[in-house]
Amino acid sequence: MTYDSKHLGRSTLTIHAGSEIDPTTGAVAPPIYQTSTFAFASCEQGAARFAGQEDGFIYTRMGNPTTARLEAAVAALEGGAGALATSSGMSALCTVLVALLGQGDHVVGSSSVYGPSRVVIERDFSRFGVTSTFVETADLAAVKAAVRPETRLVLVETPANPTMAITDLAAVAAIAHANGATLLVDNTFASPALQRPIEWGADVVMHSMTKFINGHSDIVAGMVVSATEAMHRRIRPVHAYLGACMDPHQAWLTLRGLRTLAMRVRTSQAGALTVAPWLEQHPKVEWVRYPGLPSHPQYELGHRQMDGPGSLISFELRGGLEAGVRMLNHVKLMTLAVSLGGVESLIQHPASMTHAAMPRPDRLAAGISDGLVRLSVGCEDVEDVIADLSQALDQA
Ligand code: LCS
Repeated sequence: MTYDSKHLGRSTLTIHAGSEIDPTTGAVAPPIYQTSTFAFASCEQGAARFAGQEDGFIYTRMGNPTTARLEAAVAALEGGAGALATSSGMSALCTVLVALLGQGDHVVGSSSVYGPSRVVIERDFSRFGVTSTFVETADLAAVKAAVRPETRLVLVETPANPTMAITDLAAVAAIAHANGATLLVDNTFASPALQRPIEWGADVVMHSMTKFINGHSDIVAGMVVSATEAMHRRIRPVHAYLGACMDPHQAWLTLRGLRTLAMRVRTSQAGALTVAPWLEQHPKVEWVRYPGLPSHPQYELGHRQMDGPGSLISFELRGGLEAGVRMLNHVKLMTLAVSLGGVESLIQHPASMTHAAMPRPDRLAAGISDGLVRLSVGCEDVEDVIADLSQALDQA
């Protein structure tokens, strides 16, 4: 790199981090190294690479030049020491859990997280002796009360999927660290364009890059970013052995998506800032949760911790589930689909879709009501999104 990334603006970094000109051909776009393995010049060189005495690639599960560019770019954006690209957001989470937890360890997590993130800990990691307590992490007293001597990991999603609750990262980092626990933050909803958890004390940041970072609803991908080199070295061998690696072509597409992250986030956020107050005043809408509305319970904290409120909105209609289903069945421009953070507006019903695997009592306790609708505002002209919402609400 010919520049010092610390002095660049966030938008500049999304475009230039990991964008070195190819030294062989001068190609401006990154080459796709679609290879599983890399030849050694000699037996001694192969041995030196395996022993970590010489830099260089060995085998794509352990690292690949195209994937390495994406890892360098996201590490720079998050302010981390190192990053590991993964095949999905779930494999990013599972890699961190396997790397950091052992039998008898306890996890404290946000009660409202992506459904499978919680279910995999409660249903699968429990079989290996890991216990967990999920609480509303926006409530610091609840976090303090949940921490035990054996708590090794605190997992926070902020803003939370799908309640949009915002957790005070600096305060939770202090609670975790006082107990010798690691703070893992799922930064999927905000993306590094709007929030950088490492600046607030997070030890590890994870992403479902399926969402904003790639941004085009054509890739499933994840990333683990470590704040320190020591943490990166701890997670890296587990990433290689679990086989959570990303394919080079997938990395290339994600890099291409990343280059427009800042402008996509600006556009979709501007849309959401118009849609959310429109929904809030609509006579058929019971309530709206959006970090950009003064009615959001952690509105001030969101302002402090994030560079903007983003483009995800949750709301419930008067008439609850039935009215919501009628509305969802009548959307025309917006897409009735799970996922979020794409250029197209996506709308879904968490209780029957993304959070259906959570037991209903846990779901309700986490604030995910039966009638909650989640909207990811895309990059369309906002008048068109509002017109579609308006006609769908007329049918509700
Ligand atoms: N973390 C968060 C916050 C997520 O929203 C998701 C997926 C994941 C992790 C898992 O990532 P994946 O393996 O799918 O890349 N969230 C989804 C959602 O809300 N709708 O569909 C998927």
